[in-house]
Amino acid sequence: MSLGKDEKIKVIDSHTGGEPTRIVIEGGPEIGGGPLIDRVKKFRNDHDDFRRAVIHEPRGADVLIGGVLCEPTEPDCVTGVIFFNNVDYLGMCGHGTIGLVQTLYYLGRIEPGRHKIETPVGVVTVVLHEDCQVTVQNVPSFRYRADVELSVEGYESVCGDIAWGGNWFFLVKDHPFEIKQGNIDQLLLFSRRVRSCLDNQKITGKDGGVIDHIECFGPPESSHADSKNFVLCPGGEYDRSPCGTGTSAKVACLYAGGKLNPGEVFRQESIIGSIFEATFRLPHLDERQTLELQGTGPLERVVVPSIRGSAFVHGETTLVFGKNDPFRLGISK
Ligand code: PYC
Repeated sequence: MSLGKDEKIKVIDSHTGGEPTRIVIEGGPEIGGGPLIDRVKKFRNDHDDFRRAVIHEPRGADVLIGGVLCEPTEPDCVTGVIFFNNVDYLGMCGHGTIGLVQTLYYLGRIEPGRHKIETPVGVVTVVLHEDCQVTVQNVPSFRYRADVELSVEGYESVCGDIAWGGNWFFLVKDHPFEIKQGNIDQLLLFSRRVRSCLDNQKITGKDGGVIDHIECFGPPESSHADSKNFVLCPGGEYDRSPCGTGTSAKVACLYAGGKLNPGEVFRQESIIGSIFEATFRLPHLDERQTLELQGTGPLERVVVPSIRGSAFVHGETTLVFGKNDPFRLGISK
């Protein structure tokens, strides 16, 4: 952002199962063309103050996920998107994509039906249903390691799986907490310690990928769900939705453990009671060949998850960054 003058950008705010998304529809940063993964680097190197100004207080909040629309490199995509949070950029964001689809519909840019959206980690196919629910067919997901033991300070040893669902997750198998809103403080403390422990012990995803999401599970409260989760996000906040990429990682683990078959429905309830419905299919032959070339693995455990949920637009705002405002670039920590 330039420091010398007042600046304005237009955003649409929505929430998906309670988790907020802010899509920048006018006034995004100049991040050029080329592969989205390269544009993320340019965004991070040259325009990180934009991310902080949009997400941090006083205009935003730690829980908020932002998205900047950009020209896709794939001609059949309706848009490209780069998601970001209070600390960095996200490969993919499930609840954010559902919010984005609802935003594009609200703006009259898409109609119900099937569309493609390009993200830094691949193209996702979305369906806007007539009832306004959205299905996101996510990027291929897989369990990378099973039953990883951690010694977490203050707790018994903790065991979990490492999985990719568009972001890296540690899915805790055993923890001492009931998954309910009254336990959020304890769940935050516990999952932050798990996160630090992974960092300290240099436990990563494939190719050194940082595991920056921690997921804990328990029995559902709703009779319409199969499981209830709590998800710690990279910047220390928790996901109010069941987490699209986290639910993708979960179905990949269920499949790898022989507990869910292709086409079967798995319903994930969030800590606040919102629900995503997930299914998966196995990759088609041409997709397997591409995954093989990309070195995505292990191929026998790769699934293509679909996540269905609802989002609601709740704000259409012009954000003003006044040149004399000492907090125009957000309150930094
Ligand atoms: O829905 O994938 C998701 C997500 C990631 C972080 C917050 N939500």
